[in-house]
Amino acid sequence: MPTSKKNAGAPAPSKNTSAVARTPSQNNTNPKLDSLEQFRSDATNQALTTNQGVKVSDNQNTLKAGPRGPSLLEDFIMREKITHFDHERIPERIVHARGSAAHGVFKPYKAHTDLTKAAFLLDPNKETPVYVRFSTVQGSRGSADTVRDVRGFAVKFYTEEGNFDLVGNNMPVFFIQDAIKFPDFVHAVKPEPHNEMPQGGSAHDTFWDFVSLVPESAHMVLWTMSDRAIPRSLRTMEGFGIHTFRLVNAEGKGRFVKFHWRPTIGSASLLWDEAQKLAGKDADFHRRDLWEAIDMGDYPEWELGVQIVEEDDEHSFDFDLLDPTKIIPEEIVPITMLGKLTLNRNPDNFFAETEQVAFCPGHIVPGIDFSNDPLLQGRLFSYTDTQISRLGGPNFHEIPINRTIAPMHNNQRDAKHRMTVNRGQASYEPNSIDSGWPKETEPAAIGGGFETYPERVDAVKIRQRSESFADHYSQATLFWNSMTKPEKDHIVGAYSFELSKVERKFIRERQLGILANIDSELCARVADNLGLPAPKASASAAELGKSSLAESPALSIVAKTKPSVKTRKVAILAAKGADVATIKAIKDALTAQGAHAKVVAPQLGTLGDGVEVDATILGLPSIMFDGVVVAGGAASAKLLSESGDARHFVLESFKHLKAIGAVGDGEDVLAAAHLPTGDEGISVGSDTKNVMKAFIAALSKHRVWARADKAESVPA
Ligand code: HDE
Repeated sequence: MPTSKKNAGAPAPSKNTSAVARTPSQNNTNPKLDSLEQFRSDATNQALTTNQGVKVSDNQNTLKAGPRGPSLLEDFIMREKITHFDHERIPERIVHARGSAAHGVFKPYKAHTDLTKAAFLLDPNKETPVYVRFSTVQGSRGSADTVRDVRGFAVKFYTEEGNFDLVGNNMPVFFIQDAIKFPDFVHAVKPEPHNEMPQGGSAHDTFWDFVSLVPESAHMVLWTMSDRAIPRSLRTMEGFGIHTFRLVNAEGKGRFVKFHWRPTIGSASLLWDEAQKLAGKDADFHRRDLWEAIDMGDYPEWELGVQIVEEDDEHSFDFDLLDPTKIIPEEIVPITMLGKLTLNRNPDNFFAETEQVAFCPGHIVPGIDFSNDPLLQGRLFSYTDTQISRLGGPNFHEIPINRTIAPMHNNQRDAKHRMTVNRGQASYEPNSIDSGWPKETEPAAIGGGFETYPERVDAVKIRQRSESFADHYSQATLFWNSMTKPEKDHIVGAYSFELSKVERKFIRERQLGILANIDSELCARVADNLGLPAPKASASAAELGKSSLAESPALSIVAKTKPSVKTRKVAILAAKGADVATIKAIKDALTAQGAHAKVVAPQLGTLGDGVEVDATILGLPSIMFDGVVVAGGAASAKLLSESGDARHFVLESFKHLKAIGAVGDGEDVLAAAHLPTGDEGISVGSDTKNVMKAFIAALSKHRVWARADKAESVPA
């Protein structure tokens, strides 16, 4: 992980710097496609002023009656500054408050003319700017990144036909089937109302009370108890639109689609012990990782894909396409990749961009349309409504990060914080005073006005859940059956951990009833950990449902790990007297494969021959890395072997199933930590090249799963 160029040798503040230093990643802005450019403010070489533009001569002292006298109300400079400060916070998002975001571009692979008339999917030579915000759901704005939770994956495409917001999550299903239950669900999962605990997690009574009473949540709860809920990095998460949407082509032909995002570096997760420790040692772990990756030019990438279902096939599945608690297994409908998203620029200002960005599933463009999924239908109302209270009024679309790059004209006027200075006398339509402008645009094959897909609806008004939504368990069972052994163990561990924190026994018992309907082994293992008897399945045949597949390998992260070390982070553990030539060789071997290395030692300083220590062992503990290589050198190995922190570093790496290497005397440190010899993921020897070859092979698999049972006996 080379340090950001920005931080290298930070210059002393100067009054005469001519240009603002921008990192390379901040330079690739095309002003024409950037809604923020005219709003960027740069204070280099500028005088400090009040908001009214009056130059300030003293920003250190309040106006007082004499140097020791009372402050004077007259001080308009101090009052303006403090008043603005008093109002710096806006209401945080009720859900998804904790988020991190970046700018980027989307480019389609080819013209997807057959599928849609949406312009941003039609020209493989055209890049559409995007802003992507990742988030956790439960915690407040300052909560930790690595909690067990669903992650938001919201993408704003600034297309030339208007903004398209694909507001998805990192899991393909949801807890509830109907929007009217959302406030109940959120009240249950949020910190409890009497004591505002716990922060950032679902391991508490109200959450499990609700989900154990609402069996439609069974599938999604299983996902949140899986490794999907503790991603290694935001860059290694898949994303999903969840609901079924429609794509409509220039001939007006509509097809159902499910949207998918696939990270090109593959998916990876944390282990629960790592995630918990990281929440304390680096609450910004994911935010930092995303920021640093973009800053270093390791631009995160995802492919956008769709599962396509012809209208005639709408009813040919053993579940309802409109039910958001169901996936379409990829083995039944494979994903067609449409294009690639690349995040290549960090925001200039967190508040202006990441906090103020307003996503709304109702923001769509011609060529895309909704389905009747009752969860999606409710979301179409909620998001605009929430922005009005969060961002202070209906003009949130005028905030730079939310502005469309398409021309925008209508007769909406006034309201709080209005920025547009509308000219002309007529703010109504039709009008003849302003020659009728702005006027409607006829729908057209390409570039026309938005036209809703003419779906036939002929029905009675009714408050009823469709019978086709009755199956609550078959896909939960499918998910469980598709997991590898370590993934199943993690799921059992997660249910056991969360339910052990639930104070009311009857809630634990009721949730075991839900698990019994998913799988008897899962239920029995969790029941055993809770010291409770395992109940038998009790759901009706309709609730149990039926899946045409026994397994869906695409659901397992471990089974589809992409062997690669690109952007992985490795610690080179060393101390004074380390063999610096091997350190350089270790670094070179990793850099050549696209991984990043940091020298971690008991103290900062130099190890000689230009090798600087990047971080202390306590500053960057093992949980920040994907693997560790212990450098050679007798003196260094002796110091590390005698250091409890260094021994803990390698032992913890072992416990977390990470690749471990040791060159020459470095092997003594592994012995001092009592690491077993002959482990598949430990590479040792005196030849750095050979050690690194084996180490990189182990690192590329992300974890040494074969070690899982041995690692359990290592204390956390
Ligand atoms: Fe959201 N959701 N949601 N949600 N959601 C919000 O909008 C809501 C749902 C999702 O980075 C809020 O601007 C309702 C599903 C993301 O800014 C709010 C329902 C999915 C984000 C809201 C759902 C999501 C939000 C809070 C049930 C995955 C963060 C602040 C009908 C497909 C976007 C805000 C960002 C945010 C309402 C269910 C994803 C209150 C009523 C399903 C990624 O409007």
